[in-house]
Amino acid sequence: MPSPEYYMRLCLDLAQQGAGQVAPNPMVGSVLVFEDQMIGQGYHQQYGEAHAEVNCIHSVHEENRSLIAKSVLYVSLEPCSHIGKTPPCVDMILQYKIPKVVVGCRDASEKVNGKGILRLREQGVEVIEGVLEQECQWLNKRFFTFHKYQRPYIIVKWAQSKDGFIGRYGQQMKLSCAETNKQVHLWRSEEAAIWVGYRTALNDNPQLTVRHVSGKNPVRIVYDRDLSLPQRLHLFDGESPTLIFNTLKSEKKDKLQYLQIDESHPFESMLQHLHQQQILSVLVEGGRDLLQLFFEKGYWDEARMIQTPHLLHAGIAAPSWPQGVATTTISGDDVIYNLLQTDAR
Ligand code: AOF
Ligand code: ZN
Repeated sequence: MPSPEYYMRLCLDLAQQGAGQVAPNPMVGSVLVFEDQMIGQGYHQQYGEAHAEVNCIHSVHEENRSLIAKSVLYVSLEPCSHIGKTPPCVDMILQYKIPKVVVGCRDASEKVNGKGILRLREQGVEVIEGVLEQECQWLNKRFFTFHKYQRPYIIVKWAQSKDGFIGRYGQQMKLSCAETNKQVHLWRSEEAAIWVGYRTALNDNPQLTVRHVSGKNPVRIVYDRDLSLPQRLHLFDGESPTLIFNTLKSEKKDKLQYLQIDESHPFESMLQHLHQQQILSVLVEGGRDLLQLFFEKGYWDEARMIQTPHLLHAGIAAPSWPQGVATTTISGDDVIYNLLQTDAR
């Protein structure tokens, strides 16, 4: 008979199929098992629509319906107990008299956070927790960071020459190779938003859209304190939703949103706004001062540094990043370093 980990792994694989469609909800997968026979499977497919457990129970064939009340439900996230866009999954589990539920990890959102498991137990359902817990949390790292710290999951990213420069002053340069550029566009498509500094927006005039791969454009973010960025910049071209933080006005015009922030602590104020807007993750693409600020404030979860083979000899020094164990991958001529924030916060 396969182990609980086996079935949880299936849940994780199913959950993954919701990638790109369910945010700001988490990706969740579920299977229903009678003895060693899987009689149902499902995942959360689309934001605002049925949860994994519902799709799983509905997938059971007519002839197996009578087995539901004798089966074990595996689900990668704690079943919800609140009424959101859909009814509580806990109610459905009780209604179908499922006697045992195996949960990957708890739901960190305030609305649930242990209440789903408690209700099931109170109603006499056997609940096993923590099967492949770390993997289940890792799959929804953006969702968990968002709810735990009330801010988006933050990835800081930059490319630097072999001798430690990210570019030359006043000169736009591409250091990374074509293969890496494709990778960066994939990264853009995976996050809810992309953030650049004022001077990067002005000097480099980046488009900040997804082009080398197919995928969703992230929301573009910049802090334009006095609203002095010229309208000719790509940022204002209406290609994708764009958020201009500033100290003068709040206003929405088509895809362009101006948001006035509290000048006494601008950075925290911006992160709070992103939380309110349900932006689960941000890719910070520079420049140097903005990257360094994220590091200094400790507001980062992942750093991705692209090391290229160029020698620049002079220019803008790369940000100094915290000590830690990074993993490396080869990308064409470049090496990508990936460093994770250790959870000592
Ligand atoms: C589950 N199974 O598959 C998911 C859950 O507005 P709603 O009704 O869609 O509820 C969204 C919340 O439900 C979300 O913030 C998270 O706490 C939980 N997600 N729960 O039991 C699922 N996707
Ligand atoms: Zn639910």
